[in-house]
Amino acid sequence: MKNIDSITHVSGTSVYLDDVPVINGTLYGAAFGSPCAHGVISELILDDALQLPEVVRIFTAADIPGHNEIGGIIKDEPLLADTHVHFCGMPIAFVVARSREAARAAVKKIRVKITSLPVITDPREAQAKGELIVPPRTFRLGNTDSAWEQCAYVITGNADINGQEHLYIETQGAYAIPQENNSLRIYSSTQGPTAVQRAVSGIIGQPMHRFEVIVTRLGGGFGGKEDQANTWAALCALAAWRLNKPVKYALHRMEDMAMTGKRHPYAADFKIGLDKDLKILAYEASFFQNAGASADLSPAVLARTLFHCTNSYYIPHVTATGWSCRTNLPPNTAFRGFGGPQGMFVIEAAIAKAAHVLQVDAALIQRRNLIRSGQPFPYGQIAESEAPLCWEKLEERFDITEQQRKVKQFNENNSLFKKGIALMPVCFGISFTNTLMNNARSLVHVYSDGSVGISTGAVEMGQGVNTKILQVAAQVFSIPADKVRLHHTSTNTIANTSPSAASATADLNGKATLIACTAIVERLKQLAAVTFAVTPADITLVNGHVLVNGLPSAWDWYQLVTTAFAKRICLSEHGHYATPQIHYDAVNEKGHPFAYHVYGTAMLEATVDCIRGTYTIDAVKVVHDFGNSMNTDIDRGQIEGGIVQGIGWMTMEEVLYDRDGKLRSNALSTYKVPDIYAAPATIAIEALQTDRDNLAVFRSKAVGEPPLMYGIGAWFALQNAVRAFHPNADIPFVTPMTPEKVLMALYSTTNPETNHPHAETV
Ligand code: LUZ
Ligand code: MOS
Repeated sequence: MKNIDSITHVSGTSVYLDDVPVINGTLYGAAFGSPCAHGVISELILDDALQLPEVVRIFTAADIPGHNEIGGIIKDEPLLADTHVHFCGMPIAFVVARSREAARAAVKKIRVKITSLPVITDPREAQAKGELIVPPRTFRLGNTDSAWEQCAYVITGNADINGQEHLYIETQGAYAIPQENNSLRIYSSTQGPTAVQRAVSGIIGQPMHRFEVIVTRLGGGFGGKEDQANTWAALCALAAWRLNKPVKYALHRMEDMAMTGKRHPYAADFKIGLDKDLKILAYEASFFQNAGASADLSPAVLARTLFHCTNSYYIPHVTATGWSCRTNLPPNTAFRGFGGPQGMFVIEAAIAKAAHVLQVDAALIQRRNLIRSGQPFPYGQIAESEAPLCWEKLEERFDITEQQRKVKQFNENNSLFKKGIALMPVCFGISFTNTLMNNARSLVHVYSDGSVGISTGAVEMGQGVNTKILQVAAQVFSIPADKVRLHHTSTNTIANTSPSAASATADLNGKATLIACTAIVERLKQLAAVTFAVTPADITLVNGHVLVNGLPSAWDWYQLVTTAFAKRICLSEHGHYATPQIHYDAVNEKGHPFAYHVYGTAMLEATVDCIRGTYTIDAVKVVHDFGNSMNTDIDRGQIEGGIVQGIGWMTMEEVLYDRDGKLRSNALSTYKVPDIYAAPATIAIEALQTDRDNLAVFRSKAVGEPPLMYGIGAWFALQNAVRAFHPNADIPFVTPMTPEKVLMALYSTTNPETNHPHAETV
C-alpha cells in the first residue's frame, strides 16, 4: 500500500504548523537569545525594541505566572533566563508584535549586559571539574579486571564523536489560540504533544486539562522535537494567555540552528582485549557525553549509549561507564539512535584499531564475535540473535569476499584513487529504556455509514506511521483502505502519550489500534451470531462481507454497522496497549528492557581521491531484519533515509562551536548535509524476514532508528581507503571524516600514538 500522504505531499496540500489557517488578530513572536554562553545578566534593555510601532509587548521571566521551568527528566531548565545565561541562544525575552518582520526587527534592538563567566564546551573538561548532570552509570558483565590476563592482545585508544544538526525540513514552531474559560488550543510541531501540554501547564500554572495540544503532522523530527518543541509552545502559550490573543512563532532556520540542541557529541576511551583466535574477551569504555547546559533527555540518551556499547557482539567481560557532562552549549537532545550510534562507533573503533594493530581484516574480528541466541547483553537480557544470520545472508547475497577481492585489485591498479570497504553490523533494542513510557492508546470510531475514524497518540512526521495504523484497521475490519481515515493528533482525544520516538510508535499505537478494532469486531460478531443463530466464532469478516461458517450471508459491512447502530451497540472503542514482559532494575543495571532487538548488517564501499581528499560513498548493501514488514515501501524508505543521514553524520556534517560557545556552523552554507549527489549510487536492501510471535503488530519490527547506524560503516570504509594509499596514515577516531581530514590523513606522518601497535602482548 502506498503511503497515504503521498498525494497531499506532492500536491503541496499537507498541513504543517505554518499551514494552519491563521485567525484574524494573530500576533507573532520571536525569541531574543543570549549572545553569551555563560554569565550573569546585569541589565536587559528593551526600550529601543518597545519603540517599534508594531511591537505589542516583550515578555521576560518575570511575566511567567507558573514555574519558570521546562525540564523533563530533571528540573534544571528555565524557559526564559532570569539571572544567569548558560548557553548562546538561551531565550531571555520573547517579543510579540503585529507581524513576523516586526518581531524579528525588535529582537535585533534588544540589548543585554552580561558579566561573563568561564565557558566550558568540552565534556572531558566538564567531567574533570565535576560538572555532571547526573551521577555516572556503569554497566558490567563478568569481570574485566581479571580478564585482561587471559587476553593475548590488549589495545587501547580514544574517540571523539561530533554532534549532528537535526535539520528537519520544517523548523520548530507553535501557534497558541485562546479559547473560552481560560483555556488554550496550541498547535505545535512536536513529537510529544503530552510533553508540550505538561510544559505549558507548568509555565502557566494551570492544570493540564486547560491546554489542548494539536499536531497536524511534522516535516521531520528525528528526535529534535521529542523534548525541544516545548520551548516555543510555552512561549506562545505564555503570550497568548497574558494577552488573550492568538500568538504564533515559526522559527527561522538560523534561529532554529542556533537555539536548539543537537545529537550529543561524545569523547570516549576504550580498552579491548582479544585472545589468539580473535575472540574479544574484555572491553572497557568510558563515555563523556557533552550534554550541554541542562539535562533535557541526556540521562536517557546516555543510558542507550551504555545499552548499545557492545553493538552486535557478545563480549563476556564488559565494564562501561558513562558521564553526562554539563557544558555551555545548547542542551543536546534526542536524535535518531538516541546515544546508541555513539556507543557503537566506539566499539567499532576499538575493533578497527585491533585489526590494524594485528594486521587482520576488521571483518574477521566482527564476524567471529557476533552475538548468538542465548548469550547475554551486558544489561542481562538474553539475545534472540539474528546477527550471524544477517551476516551470512549478506555474504551469500552480495558476496563480501568477491567484493573485497575487487577492491584489492582496484587498489593494486590505481595510485590516485583508492577504494575501501567496511562491514557494519547493527543491533538496536526496541522499547523506551524507561519502561513506563512503553504504552499507547487508540480511539477508534466506526461511523454509522461504515466509515472509520482513528485517533492515536502517534505523530506523523513522514515516517508513515499513519499508513501503518490505517492498514491495521483496514485489515481487522476487512474493509477497503479508503473507508479508514486517520485524524490529527490531539491531547483532547488521546491523553498521556509518550512521544513518537524510540522507533516504537507504529508498534505501540498499532497494537492499541489492533486492540480497539478487535473489541469492536467482537461486538459486531456477537450481533451477527444472534441474528444468524450461530456462535460468534462462526462469523468472519472478509473483504467487506459477513461470512457465516465461511459462506456469504445477506449482510455486508454496511448492513452490519447500520444494524449495530440501530440496536444501540457501541461502535467506538478506546484501546490501550502496554508492552508486556519488559522490566529493568536501574540499581543493578540488569533486566529485560527491550521487547526485542532489530538486527542487520551492511557492507559499505568508498572511493577516495588521493590528490584532493574528496570521496564518494559508492554503495551500501544491506541485509536488514524487517520482521514481517507491514509495508515494504515505507520500510525501505526509512532504511534509505537512515543510511544517508548516518553517512552525513559520519562524513560531512560538522557541528562547530567556537571556544566562546558560539555556533559557527549556523546555516546551510557552513553546515553541509548530504544531497542527492552525496547519496550512494547503490543502496541495495535485502530482507531478512523473521517471524516471531513476540514482535510488534502483525509480527512486524520497528524500522525507524536502526538503519541510521549502517552509516557508521562509511567512516571505516574511508579509513580503509586512506590506508590503501598510506598504510600507516595517522587517522584519529574523530568524526566526521570530512575531505579535509581525509586529505590530512593521506599525507600524514605516522603517529605512534594513533597507529603503532601499543598492544601489550601478555
Ligand atoms: N526516547 C526516550 C527515545 O525517551 N527513550 C528512549 O529510550 C528512546 N530511544 C530512542 C529514541 N528516543
Ligand atoms: Mo527519537 S531519537 O526516537 O525522538
